Amino acid sequence: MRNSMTKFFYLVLLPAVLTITIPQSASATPMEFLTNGHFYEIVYLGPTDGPLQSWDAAKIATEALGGYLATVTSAAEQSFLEGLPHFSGAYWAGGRDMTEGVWLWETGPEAGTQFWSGGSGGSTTLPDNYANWFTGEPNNSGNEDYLTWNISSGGAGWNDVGLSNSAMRGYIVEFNQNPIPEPTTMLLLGTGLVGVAGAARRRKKKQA
Ligand SMILES: [Ca+2]
Ligand SMILES: [Ca+2]
Ligand SMILES: [Ca+2]
Repeated sequence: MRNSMTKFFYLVLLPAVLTITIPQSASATPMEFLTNGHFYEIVYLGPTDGPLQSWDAAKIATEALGGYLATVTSAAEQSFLEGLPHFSGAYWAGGRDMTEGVWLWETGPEAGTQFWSGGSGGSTTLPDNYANWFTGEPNNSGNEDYLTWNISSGGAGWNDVGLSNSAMRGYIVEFNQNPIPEPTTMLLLGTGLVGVAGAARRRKKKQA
């Protein structure tokens, strides 16, 4: 029984997980914001992003990478993001207002924390008191409940849009720690099999 479960892990589960995670995380190198030690990447999916147009799909994609849709809680974090390599356009970030005018971060350590109250004439809220809406946003035009982080030659700012939007170019992923050295280690930690992987590596080293 134990043996067949181990076989299942190595022959079926692990290759499947690796197939899903590695090609996505290999797209660029996440960069560190020294102030909080978090890592970030602006993931560009192309001029039309096909299957990742929705905020929900982008949220799932970031979680599959071991991160989350970015939460931008200070001018310094916003400014750092503006300095990352990027193509012009709109990218999903981790906020939404499921109750109209009550904007919450839905991801990362800030999940459940409000950052804005009201519409375009509203105000920031504690604990961070930070938002960076474009002038006139969030306008909830036609019922817009999802946060986009936009950057172009005209400047950077936030806008509320619908769940799916053909103008989206990708998403911003934030990590609480560097995801790069061994992305598989994080997955193995979740399954309690990191010890097995470590032992395998040690065996390999001895042979070398
Ligand atoms: Ca953040
Ligand atoms: Ca709204
Ligand atoms: Ca809007």
